[in-house]
Amino acid sequence: MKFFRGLGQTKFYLRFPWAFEMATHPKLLDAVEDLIGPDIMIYHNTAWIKEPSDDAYVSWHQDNTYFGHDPCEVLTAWIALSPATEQSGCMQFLPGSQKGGLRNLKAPDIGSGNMLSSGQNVDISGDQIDPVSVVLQPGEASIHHAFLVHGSLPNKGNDRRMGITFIYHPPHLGQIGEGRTSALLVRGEDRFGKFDHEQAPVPDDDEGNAIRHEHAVTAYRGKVRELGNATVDRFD
Ligand SMILES: O=C(O)CCC(=O)C(=O)O
Repeated sequence: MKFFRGLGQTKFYLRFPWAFEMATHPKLLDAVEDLIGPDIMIYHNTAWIKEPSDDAYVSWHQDNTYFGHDPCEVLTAWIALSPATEQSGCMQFLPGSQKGGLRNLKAPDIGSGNMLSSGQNVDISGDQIDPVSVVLQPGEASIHHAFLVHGSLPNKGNDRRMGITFIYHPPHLGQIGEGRTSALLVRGEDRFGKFDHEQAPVPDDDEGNAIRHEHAVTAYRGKVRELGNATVDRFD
């Protein structure tokens, strides 16, 4: 199994202008604005690449476990770069599960195929609703609430399944714990100052972008650790 590893897997909208452009595409921000209002920050992003006929999967989890935003007015947009189908291991959502807040966890699933470094493993045994597959064509996106329980199965197809996620929230949210983190204001204004402001990547300043990126990732990982995920560096 080959996971996309290391620092470059986290918050790379700060490192690469193309990723920043993707994260701030007006159509995407319009959809996010419809859901969380006109003031929008990006908090995080990552890439989800599943090789064909590999055992990589994603255990049932909630995204806000890693972010600790309170209240959880946080969204994840998943953008397909290749077909995400049931065969290629598209995401599966548990509809309505976002309404119950943070869920109880089973013992971590730290099998080598689990793409979650923490092995987060939500107990869905009591849920009455069947998971829904989120089938997407390249260029399409889904958006989910950061308390929505979701996961995905291995890619049984012949080609890579590739997606990129961006996490958005309004500036007024607090964060559980003491550590301060940063986010990038991409629309509207920040009248609250709860997050340090990040800088968009500067074309032709790869060195500067790399330094700013690493600084922001360090704060992000500090928060993830503070929230109880000691294995945030597991795939480095
Ligand atoms: O790409 C996947 O299969 C899982 C993605 C995911 O868990 C997420 O975007 O939060």
